[in-house]
Amino acid sequence: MPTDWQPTACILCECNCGIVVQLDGRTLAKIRGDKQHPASKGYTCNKALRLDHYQNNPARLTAPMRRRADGSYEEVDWDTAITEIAEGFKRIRDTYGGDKVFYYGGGGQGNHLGGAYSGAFLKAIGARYRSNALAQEKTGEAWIDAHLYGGHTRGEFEHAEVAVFIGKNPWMSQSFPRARTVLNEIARDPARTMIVIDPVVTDTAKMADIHLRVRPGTDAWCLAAMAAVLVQENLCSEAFLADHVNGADAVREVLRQVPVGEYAQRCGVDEELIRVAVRRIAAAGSVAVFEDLGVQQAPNSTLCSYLNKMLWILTGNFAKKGGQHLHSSFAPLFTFGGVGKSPVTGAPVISGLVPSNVVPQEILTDHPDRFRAMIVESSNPAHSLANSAACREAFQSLELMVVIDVAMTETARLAHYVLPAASQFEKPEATFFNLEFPHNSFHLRHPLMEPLPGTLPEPEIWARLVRALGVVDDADLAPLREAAAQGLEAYAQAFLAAVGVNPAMSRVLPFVLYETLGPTLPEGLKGAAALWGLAQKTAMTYPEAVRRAGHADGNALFEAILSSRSGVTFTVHEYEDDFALISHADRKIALEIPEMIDEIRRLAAAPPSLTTPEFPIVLSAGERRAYTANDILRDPSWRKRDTDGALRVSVEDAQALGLVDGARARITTAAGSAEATVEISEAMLPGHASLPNGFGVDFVDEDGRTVVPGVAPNALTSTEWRDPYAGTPWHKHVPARIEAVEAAVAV
Ligand SMILES: Nc1nc2c(c(=O)[nH]1)N[C@H]1C(S)=C(S)[C@@H](COP(=O)(O)OP(=O)(O)OC[C@H]3O[C@@H](n4cnc5c(=O)[nH]c(N)nc54)[C@H](O)[C@@H]3O)O[C@H]1N2
Ligand SMILES: Nc1nc2c(c(=O)[nH]1)N[C@H]1C(S)=C(S)[C@@H](COP(=O)(O)OP(=O)(O)OC[C@H]3O[C@@H](n4cnc5c(=O)[nH]c(N)nc54)[C@H](O)[C@@H]3O)O[C@H]1N2
Ligand code: SF4
Ligand SMILES: [Mo]
Repeated sequence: MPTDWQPTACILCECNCGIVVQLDGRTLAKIRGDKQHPASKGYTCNKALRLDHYQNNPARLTAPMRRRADGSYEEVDWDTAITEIAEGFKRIRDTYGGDKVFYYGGGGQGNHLGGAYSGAFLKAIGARYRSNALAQEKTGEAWIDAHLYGGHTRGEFEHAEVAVFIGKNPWMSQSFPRARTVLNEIARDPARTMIVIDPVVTDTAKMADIHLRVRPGTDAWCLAAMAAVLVQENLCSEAFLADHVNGADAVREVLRQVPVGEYAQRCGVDEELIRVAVRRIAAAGSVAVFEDLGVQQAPNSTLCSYLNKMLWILTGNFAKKGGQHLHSSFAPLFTFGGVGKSPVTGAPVISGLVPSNVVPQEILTDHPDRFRAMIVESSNPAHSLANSAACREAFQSLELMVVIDVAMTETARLAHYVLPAASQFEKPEATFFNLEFPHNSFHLRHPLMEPLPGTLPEPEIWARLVRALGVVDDADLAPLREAAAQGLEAYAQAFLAAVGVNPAMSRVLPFVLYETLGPTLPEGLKGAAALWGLAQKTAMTYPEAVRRAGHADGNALFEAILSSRSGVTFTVHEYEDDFALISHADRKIALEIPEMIDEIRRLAAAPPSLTTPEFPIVLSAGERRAYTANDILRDPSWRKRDTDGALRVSVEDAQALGLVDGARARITTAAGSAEATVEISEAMLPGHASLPNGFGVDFVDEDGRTVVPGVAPNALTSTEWRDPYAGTPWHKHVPARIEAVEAAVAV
């Protein structure tokens, strides 16, 4: 008998749409959108319906695994695993220093609660360096954002008169609430305009009013030309610049010198179409902009982030309905502090994250400060970082590597210990991708079922590891346990008093919350204890916006989060609040970034192309499609189409190279070589080919055979191929050679 509909969320992309599920035993038998969810309001895309392939993945782990000397794995019990792992990290700390322990991951698309507890163990062991996937996409933009206003912005597409997508295909990749619905609304409304900058005629580009079909990797010229048109045709919002922006003159000066016609030619877009697009932006009542991997993982990525912001800053599309907004955050994903340096390569540590691309180099060296040990949580870096071969070699050379995952992944198979996590439907979970304005929401998902036997939720794993270190005396926790039993007010007082006088305790706050407040939380929600601290912080940071959302204080917000099964709105802002969210003391946008102004000047002399006679084609390695979801789903049977993850090539290239639709082709890059099935596509420009992300993960099928559908994109990418400012990879712009593979002739 299926159960009643139970609220939870889809975990396949950062939107985390609310869904309701009917369970049949442990099967997610029926799934549909949750109309009560404050952000998604019943919306889902095609992928949510396939979630049982995640929950009941045959590759799930059910016991801690320990590597034997011969490389095979044996199951061990949890106590053994925890004791040995804690001892191992203590040994690393005592021998080399805790800062030689490197932490990667902390949450995928929908599970950030585990990572929230990791900090306690990492601090206790003295670890300092960490990274995750944001350091291979968003750190360049974060560096720009830190200079401009010290926060993260999002466009309010739902209400935007003009929506601009730069290297972003939201029809497939989503990323903002109810994406397809909103795109359809914009496309249908003659008063609204969609502008897409993309070399590919994507599903989004097909809906656009204006498609600026740039040549791959030339966005910097296109965006520089666009910003220049704003300046040269006097289309800037003078009142906004005068009142809210510093440093506009320096930017205008360099943009005045940009040769628009010449740059239009360089990016392959008709000059008049660029001007039409810019005039439309300037005339609009509101403009919202989304840049994503098409520019963030391509040449000049940090410069493109800077230039993109000009489209809405020079036109004053900030702090108004349908514009671009700074937003509240429940748990910050980015820190906007200064830039540090990684210990071995001296790479920029932006937002506290070591660039993904230098990770192998930070390990594979005899440098005394190299990383010696690593913990990976909810990420598959051996597959998702550039140059998988280098990553494998690096991870194998570590003295201790621990992976926490639900499945035996490519990365797990390089670890000394693999700890099996309960799935995201078997524990309380939440996303920290809370990025909306003026209404921002947070959703604590309750467990739908007990953890699969043998698995543990991450909060419990981290607590056991901290306990094994013995850093907090149990007696010190006792007063907090007593206070927790008396309610949140008493707990708050006891908590502040205790951590104020006990530094050992204040270093491991999530652990303290888990151990003392956790046991008093309703059935199954122990792992939500850390949210209490975050709710207090949120209420202190945005007191009025939290009250406007109906929560008197941090305790009230926490209680609302615990009790609402479909999510709560935690802040309601007014449009003028955007200015207060600027972190500079004068609450103005600081537009002048000298390095970027130099970069705009340098565009004139930059080489026209990064391809070579040996590698003449630009390969975009990792496109989002209807049936890709990072590495979250390992069972290939979840896909209804494109089961091979086709290599898309243009009609012209197919002809020139003798490629046949459905036949095989060999792709070779400086880093490696792979074979894929060809799909000839009119959407592709000559000289541009694309492979999807999320393929090339292995899976043992029902007959016990290992299958590896498609190409692992990072078999073809190089770590050196990266942005000079942020160290982010140029996955969308890999010079490649493509050759037809002769079909084997039967004899
Ligand atoms: N279906 C699905 N959705 C997803 C994911 C998934 O795996 N599958 N993953 C999620 C994640 S983690 C992320 S970060 C987002 C990413 O979301 P997107 O950034 O939208 O995804 P991509 O398809 O990787 O790249 C976007 C576009 O960049 C274009 N592009 C390639 N080269 C260039 C170029 O030189 N210039 C420009 N302007 N465009 C270029 C491609 O044609 C593509 O349309 O998607 C999220 N949503
Ligand atoms: N060439 C190329 N490389 C890319 C990209 C590209 O476009 N091209 N895109 C990049 C981008 S934008 C991103 S975001 C990254 C994503 O790459 P990763 O950071 O590796 O993240 P995911 O692929 O989402 O992997 C999530 C892992 O979490 C595990 N998991 C699922 N649920 C749980 C859970 O409850 N607990 C635990 N502990 N584990 C769980 C899954 O089994 C999986 O192994 O890939 C990047 N790599
Ligand atoms: S948009 Fe993202 S979160 Fe929503 S249903 Fe689709 S994959 Fe899931
Ligand atoms: Mo991503």
